[in-house]
This record gives sequence, C-alpha cells and structure tokens, in this order.
Amino acid sequence: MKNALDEDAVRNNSASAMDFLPVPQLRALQLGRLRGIVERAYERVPLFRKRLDEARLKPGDLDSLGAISRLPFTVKADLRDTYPFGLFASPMKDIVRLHASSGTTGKPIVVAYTREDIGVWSNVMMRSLISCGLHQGDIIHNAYGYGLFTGGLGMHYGAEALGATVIPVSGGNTERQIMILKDFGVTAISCTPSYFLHLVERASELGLDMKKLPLRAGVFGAEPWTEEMRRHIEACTSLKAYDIYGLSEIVGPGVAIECCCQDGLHIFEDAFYPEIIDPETGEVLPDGAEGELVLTTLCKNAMPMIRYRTRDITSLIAEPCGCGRTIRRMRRISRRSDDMFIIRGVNVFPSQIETALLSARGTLPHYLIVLTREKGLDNMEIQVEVTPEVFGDTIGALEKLKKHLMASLERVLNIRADVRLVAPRTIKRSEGKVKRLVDLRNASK
Ligand code: DLL
Repeated sequence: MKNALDEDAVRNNSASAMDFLPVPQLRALQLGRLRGIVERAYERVPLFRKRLDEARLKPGDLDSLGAISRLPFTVKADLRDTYPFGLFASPMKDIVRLHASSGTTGKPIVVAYTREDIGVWSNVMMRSLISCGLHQGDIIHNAYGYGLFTGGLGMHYGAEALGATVIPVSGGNTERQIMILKDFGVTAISCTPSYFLHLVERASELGLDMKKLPLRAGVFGAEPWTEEMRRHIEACTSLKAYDIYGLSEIVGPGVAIECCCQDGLHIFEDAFYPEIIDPETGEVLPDGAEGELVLTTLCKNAMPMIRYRTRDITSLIAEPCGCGRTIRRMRRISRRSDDMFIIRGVNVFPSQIETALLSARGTLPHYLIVLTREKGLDNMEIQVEVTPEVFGDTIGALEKLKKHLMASLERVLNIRADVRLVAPRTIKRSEGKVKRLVDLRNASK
C-alpha cells in the first residue's frame, strides 16, 4: 500500500478520528443523530411533517437505524416545488450561506447552511484532503468554480481547515492557471477531471511537462469518470488521482472520497447516512448490491435532507479497507439513473462508451456522443479525438482503428454506433462539468 506511513500518521491524528471509530460506536452515534435530525425536520419543515403524518409515523418511532427505511423519500422535485426557501429548518437570521445548483431547465435548487453546517462541511472536506495524503504545508490549486456552485468554496474551506495553502483560482483562464501551476510550487490540484485533461493538454502545447511539477495529488469529481480516465491522467502526470463525490442537496463536495488504496470512496458516515435502493421499487438493497444511492444528512441544521434520492448508481462495500478506516465505502459513481438514453430501444450509458473508447490505443479522452434522427430512425455518432501520431498515419491505419472501436462499442452496447475519428483539439473543452451528449433527435426530421 502506497502512503502507509502517512496513513499511520492519519490514524493517530485526532482530525480524522471519526474515520476510524469502532463500528458499534459509529452506529450508536448515527442513531442518536438520526433521531435528532428527523425530529428537527418534523418540527420545522411542513412538507416533511405532512409526509410523516401521512405515513402515520412519529420521529420517536425510530428505534433502530434499520427503521429509517420506513421514512418517506425526498426527491429533487421537492426542492423545486418549495423553491426557493421552503425546506429550510432554520430562520434566515441563522443562515450564513446559500448555494444553488443550476439545473438544466427552469429554476435552480437552493441550499442553505448555518454556521455549524459550514463547520461540518469544512470538517468533512478537511478529512477528504487528509484521505488524499495532504497536510499543512501543501499548496492546493483549487480550480473548481467559486460562486453558487459548491465546488469552489467547499474545497476552499476544507483546505483552510487543514492548514494548507489554498490558491482560489476558480475555473477559466487556462493559461494563467498553467503559469500558477508552474511558478507557485503547487503540490495538489482540485477540479473536474475533464478540466484537468484540458490543463494537461494546454500545458504540453506551451512546452510544460506536467511530470516535472511537484504535484502529488489531484482531487477530481463533480462528474462521472472512469478507471481508464484515471490511468490516462496518472500516466501523463506525477500525481495520484483521487475521486471525490458530493452533491449540493446534501452538502456539496465531501460526502465521500477515496483513500490511498484508491478502491472505493469512503462515505463520511458520521454526517451522511447511506442506503442503496432498487430505483424501481424503492426497496432497500443489501451491501454489495448495485442500486440508487439514498442519503440522509445526520447533522445539517439549515436544510436537513431525509432519505434524499440522489439518482446516482453505485453499491456499498462493507468489507474493511486496507487503510483502516471503518466508515463504509461506495463504488465509484459510474452513472446516474437519469443520464441513460434510449436509442433504437436499447439503454445506453455514456460511461460504457468512455470505457470502450479509452481501452483502445491511439484514442484521447475527448469525445462527444451525437444523436440524430433521420426519416424516423435514430442514429448515434461518436466523435473521438486520436493522438497526432494516429491522425497523421495512413488512411488504412485510421480505418482499422475505427473498425476496432465500432466493434468494441457494439459488443458493449449491443447496438451499432458510427465512429468518427477527429483531430486533436477538435472537440470543445469544458471548464467545469463536461457535457458529452448532444441529442438532436427532436431537432432533426
Ligand atoms: O458536483 C459537488 C462536487 C463539487 C462534488 C466538487 C465533487 C467535487 P452538484 O453540482 O450538485 O454538486 O452535482 C452533483 O454530480 O449527484 C453526481 O451525479 C455528480 N457527481 C459529483 N461527484 C461525482 C463523482 C457537485 N465523483 C452531481 N463521480 C451528483 C460521478 C459525480 N459523479
């Protein structure tokens, strides 16, 4: 295990003590907090009180953690329907921060924090950074967007709580970012994996070899990415790439993160109670089974979330982790139940496409899925960039790679997709969350 010494230091460091609690003690803590939060939501949030009354339940009925499955779910529409402040459980005078998530259509969802909530968030973010082997003395280049998005400020407060030096670069102005990476002795970077790829690429165009920088850790999240993407990132830099997960409705970044073992993300269970459910029936599934992640905030005052359906698909890992943390892990989020698209009757997830594309030699991790409709028939074209060497190769070699990709895509997807190999830098780069799907089916005839 890499970083074993660091992990010993972590275990002995009281900042991360919660990550190493004996399990019975952790479960007792969770139950006490769960009871408190359900009572708070019942007393202060009309929608939650109504739901509990309809289910003929009282907060006092929660006699075990398992009893949580009797509580009603909360869904994204509940946040939209009560826009902007309807789910708040604290008076405005106690709320010190608002964030909002853009959403693709209509009104955003708004989330709120009291001063204590910001304290909890900074704490889980600090523990996240410790989990990536970071400490005081590290210089963290934070390229998550600052603003209504939770990424920038969430990471910022965690880095400050850790005592590291944080550079609040935010998104955009890529060339200035590269100058900072080069000149400021940056040892860790946080941003979306897609933006990091953009930085690496631009740096190389400007003659900077990222492998020569003192960068040790990348804290990447806010969008799905694959193991193949991790391998690509780690091969062209000197850093270890860690997956960090979170969502605005629950807190922002810092719900879960990988440790030195890079084998699943530890959920900060003292603050967030995880369940996996069957997305169709709502039934709770056992550890190990794949389903939709449902989260309950155990200590969020301003906006408690009870059994929030994230739409993110994963499974819980109950087996102990090599790092010694006792908090459970979840598998990397490979997909959301709502980013699936259906083409000619077949269900397709973009992550399946990424895995197939990046497993081939000569492709670059920049691709776009374009759906069109012609005379009533759906078509899928996958544009993927190839390395300059491959692009400059013979037509025969390009044709061979294209055939290879089409065959492996058909094997995974059970459907034919057209592949278009394009020159490096053809596909638009993102500065935040990447958009890989363009669905023109309703625009075409
Ligand atoms: O993306 C919070 C965040 C910021 C997480 C920075 C990590 C780093 P939202 O904008 O509300 O919040 O989007 C949340 O993004 O439900 C997932 O679908 C997706 N997501 C977040 N992290 C990951 C990840 C932030 N590591 C939604 N892997 C979530 C896959 C992720 N998907």
